[in-house]
Amino acid sequence: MKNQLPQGFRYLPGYFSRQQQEELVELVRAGIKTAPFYQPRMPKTGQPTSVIMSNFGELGWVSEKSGYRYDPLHPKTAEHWPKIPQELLDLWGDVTSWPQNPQSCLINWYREGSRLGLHIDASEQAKDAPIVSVSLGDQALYRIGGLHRNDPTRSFKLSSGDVLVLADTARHCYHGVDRIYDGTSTLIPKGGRINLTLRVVR
Ligand code: MD3
Ligand code: FE
Repeated sequence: MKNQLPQGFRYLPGYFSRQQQEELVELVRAGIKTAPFYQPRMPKTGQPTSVIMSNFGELGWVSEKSGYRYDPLHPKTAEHWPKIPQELLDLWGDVTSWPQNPQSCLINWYREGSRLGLHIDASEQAKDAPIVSVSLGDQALYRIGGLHRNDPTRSFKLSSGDVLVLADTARHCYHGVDRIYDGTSTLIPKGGRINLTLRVVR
C-alpha cells in the first residue's frame, strides 16, 4: 500500500516566476549585508552543519554548541535581523489564512554536498501555525515522513520557485533534504540552493 502525504501538506510548484525569484535572491543579498550567513553548530557535539544560515524577522532560529533557540540577535554580530520583506509577507497572506504574520524567516543556504538530516521543527511555541517554505536555485531531493522517525517517507524533487505549505499534521512530520543537484539552476550567482522558511514562533 502506498503511503499518503500527511494532512495539511500543500505543494505549489512554480509559484514564483523567474523574475520574482531573482527579486527574492536580491532581497536575500541585501539582508545578508547586515546579517551575514554563519555556520551553525550541532547542539552538544559542536559539529558544524553543512547548511549555512541567516534570518529575517524579529526572531531568528540559531543553532550553536550550547543549543538551539529563537533569538532577536545575530549570534556573531549581535545585531537585530533585517525585517521580513513585504514580498514574503504577501506570500504568507496568499497561501495561509493564519491570523498572525510570521515573526521569523530562516534562510538556509545549501552548497554542493549540503544535506539536512531527518528532523521535526519543534522550537516554536506556536505549534499549530503553518510553516511556508520557498525554494530558490539548485534542485533538491526533499523527504517527508510521518509523526514518528521510523514512519515511511516520500521523496520529492523541489525546484526553484516552488512553495510548500506545511499545516496541520504535516507541520509536525519528520522531513529533511537528502541531496542538492549541483548546477541545475543559474539563479544564484555563487550556486547552490537557498530555502526560506516562514514561521510563527509564539
Ligand atoms: C515539513 N528546511 O529549515 S523546507 C528547516 O529545504 C527545513 O531547507 C528544509 O526543514 C529546507 O527546518 C525543508 C520545507 C519544510 C519546512 C518545515 C517543515 C518542510 C517541513 C516542517 C514540517 C514538515
Ligand atoms: Fe525543518
